[in-house]
Amino acid sequence: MMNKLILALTLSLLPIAGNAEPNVIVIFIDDMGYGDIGAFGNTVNQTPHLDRLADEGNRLTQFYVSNTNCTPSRAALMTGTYAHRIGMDGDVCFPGEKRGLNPEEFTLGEAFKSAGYATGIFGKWHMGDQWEFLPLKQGFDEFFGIPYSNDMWPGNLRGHRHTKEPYTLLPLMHQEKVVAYVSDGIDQSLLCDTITTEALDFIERNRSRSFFLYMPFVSVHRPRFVNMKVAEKAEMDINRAVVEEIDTNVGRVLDTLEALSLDEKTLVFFTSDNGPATGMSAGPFRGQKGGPKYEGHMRMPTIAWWPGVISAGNQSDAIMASIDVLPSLASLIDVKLPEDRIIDGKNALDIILGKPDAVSGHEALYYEVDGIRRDNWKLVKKSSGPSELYDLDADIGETTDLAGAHPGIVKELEALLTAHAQEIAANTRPPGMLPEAEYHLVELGDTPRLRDFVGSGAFEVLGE
Ligand SMILES: [Ca+2]
Repeated sequence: MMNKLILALTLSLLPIAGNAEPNVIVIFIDDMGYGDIGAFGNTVNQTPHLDRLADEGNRLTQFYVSNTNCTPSRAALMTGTYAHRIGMDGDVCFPGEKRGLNPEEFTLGEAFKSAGYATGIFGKWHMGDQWEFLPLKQGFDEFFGIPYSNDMWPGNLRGHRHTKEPYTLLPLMHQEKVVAYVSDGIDQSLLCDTITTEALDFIERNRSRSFFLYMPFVSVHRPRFVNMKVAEKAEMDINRAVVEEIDTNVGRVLDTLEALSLDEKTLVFFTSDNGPATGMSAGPFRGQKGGPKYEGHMRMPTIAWWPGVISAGNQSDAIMASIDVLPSLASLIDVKLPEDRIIDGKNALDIILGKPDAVSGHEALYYEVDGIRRDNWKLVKKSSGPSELYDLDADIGETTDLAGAHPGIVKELEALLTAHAQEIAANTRPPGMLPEAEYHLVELGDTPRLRDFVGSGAFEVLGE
């Protein structure tokens, strides 16, 4: 009897001891909506690997990002703090911009690095392209990818939104060096595979120690280009093709973890940065990328996977926000957050792990400073005109404005939202700001095209 009891105790303790220093992979898709993958209801796009991830893990059905655009959403994820508070709200960062995520901010990279992890980002940074703001200044040991969006290139004939000048060449960077440039659609089509290949190499090289891998995919942000093999598999539908290409590359990550026997030591957290861009789907929700704050703008298809720790087929309906990722993962690896500043996120580790009694830390959820949800009631503040009120229990698509029928609830939620906005305005921290900024790739020199860099020949692509 005693032996049995000891055995039972030992077994129950084993997973905790064995997972003392789990690897963590955060996959952050660009512009993919709630309804773009099979696991969240899409019936056209073939996403077997993401569906498997969800079937073997935990679907988070009420996970919200912090903003409807790349830069503020990334800044909030990285710092656990509202983008408004740290000067990263408003427009996205452009090439040669003086602004960037303040190096004084405490990031996911720094949290993991302080715990002795190897840290890498493979994909799109987009929180300032100047040397002072790049990932190596924010706790990452390695960076391979592009410093800003893939549409900020000469192929975008509208030019730079602010200067109206043509864009300079789009650099592919390794660490803080430009190693290649994206010259055309063929090069664009190589980004997804090439960056994933480098990420897999990072996993292999760090297989014997704990690592944090941040994979902010370059797609499905426009422009979208894929090679013909991917296009034909997707029946020449470019929007479907870019989603399926992401799925294939997530599959490569899972295969690598399994081949190295790292799957039970690794938490994979998958989500997207903002609502769907053109051609993508918000599923049952109203909203897209940019604009006001309906559900589809900020509610994201989210999966947490960790075989042996997260139960297969789990679903968490508790509200979680992307600002919670930093406090949650810091708690997972026993890292204390700095106490000299406001970090807005709450520890939602129990929600990530799919614990049945997990409770949301957000009594009210704020959609930046333009919306608020409390229980079933959702208030959307418009840039002009009166606020709208929706009952999410009865009307998930936010089709029927009930503001007129419930003026008391509108007043209450508006007061909470105003207080929230005022509190942030009274407690801001500045972004990083340089007196001057430079472009990365003014002189081409001997910088190779991406396809020459990876040794790939010319081929046909499908794109838009
Ligand atoms: Ca985006």
